[in-house]
Amino acid sequence: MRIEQVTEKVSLKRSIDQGTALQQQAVEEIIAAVRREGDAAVRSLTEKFDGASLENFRVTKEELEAAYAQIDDEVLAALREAMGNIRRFHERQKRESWFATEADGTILGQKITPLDSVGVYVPGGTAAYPSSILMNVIPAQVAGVEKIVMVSPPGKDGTLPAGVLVAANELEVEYIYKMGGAQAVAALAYGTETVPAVDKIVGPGNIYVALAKRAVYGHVDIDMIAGPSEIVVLADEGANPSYIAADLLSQAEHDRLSSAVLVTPSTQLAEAVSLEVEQQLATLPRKEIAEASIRDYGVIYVTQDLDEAVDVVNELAPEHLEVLTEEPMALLGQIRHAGAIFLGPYSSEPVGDYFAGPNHVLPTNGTARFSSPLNVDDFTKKSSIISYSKTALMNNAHKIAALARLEGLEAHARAVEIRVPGTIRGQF
Ligand code: HSO
Ligand code: ZN
Repeated sequence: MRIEQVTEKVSLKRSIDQGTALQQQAVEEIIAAVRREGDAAVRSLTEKFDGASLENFRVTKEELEAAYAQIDDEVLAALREAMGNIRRFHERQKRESWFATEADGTILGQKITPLDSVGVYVPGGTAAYPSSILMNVIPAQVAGVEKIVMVSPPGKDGTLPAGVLVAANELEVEYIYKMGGAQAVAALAYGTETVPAVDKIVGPGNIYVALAKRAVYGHVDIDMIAGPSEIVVLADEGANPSYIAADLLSQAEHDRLSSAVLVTPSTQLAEAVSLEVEQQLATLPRKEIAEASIRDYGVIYVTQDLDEAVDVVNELAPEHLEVLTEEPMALLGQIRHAGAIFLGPYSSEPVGDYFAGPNHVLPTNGTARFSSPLNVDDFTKKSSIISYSKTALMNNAHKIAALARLEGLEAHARAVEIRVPGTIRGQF
């Protein structure tokens, strides 16, 4: 793995695939077709892109039950325990509506309402992660979303992977459809004869899915468009190089575009980790992917001291940060930008990817500077509540009217003054 002395500004940012004009056009045509022809369009597009001819898109009870035969009891038990942890963590994010009363009888407040319906996109192929289903569905359920609609592209044989079906069934997702790509996003946004339209679409997907989400944004809400995953490890000379190498590779195996970075003031650690990465890579089943990721986007930055290392971390604003220093807690106050922060030698990133409870849908590509992990608030909205008493209005009408007239909005001023006895229209 490449070792560099930090000399200039560092960044994990990379240009995000915006799609070619041709891809854009294809997506627009798909959306138009689904809006025009509904299920019929989805059916022919599923045949064309997924090679599956489906009469019914909806997953049946029998399919769900049959999937369990392919899942190990131990795996199922772990999945259930992870669900419990994730649910408990997100329960703590829940916000209450609040109301405040003032002495003059004014009541002000903020009412929290869950979204009515949410669509969850689950990608196909090897990226059909059951863990991501948990991470997208549970916060919506905790928020109180009543209708959750899941879509995922079927294989040629018209089925979904057992892990996906079992995760969805364990979560009691009511609507599960075998459809993917831009056609599934269009179906979620506009509805078809069988797919109910939703208010928000979440979940990762390929470039067509990303373009389709961007195209329907505004008609419905969408989550962030996630980039390739990133891990940054901040470590000092006491850290275990084999742990660090293993954790870097755990991200590198996701995608050729993933980035795995170590930031350390210790040259000795840098060299040991570089060696370990090469050694551990050799036996990984996804070696090819991990190797490409390490080669193109992996780097070890050596800094003057720990303070400079923390500065580098803040500049990178990584999706995941592991702190493997003597006193990780002591550094927490200085760390300003990271999606998820893993402290100490036993908090390996997969602990958070699968099990601990916090969400693994995190801001990438430097967006941790200004955005947060997927959370319960993403599935709710707020309404402001204003209830003025007569006294409150009488005491403040002239101020409101004055502000209205400052803007030249006479009807606003009069709407208030008409309620004030004895006010001559237009003046007190
Ligand atoms: N590390 C990924 C999530 C994931 N890992 C799913 C394994 N499965 C992005 O946070
Ligand atoms: Zn991962």
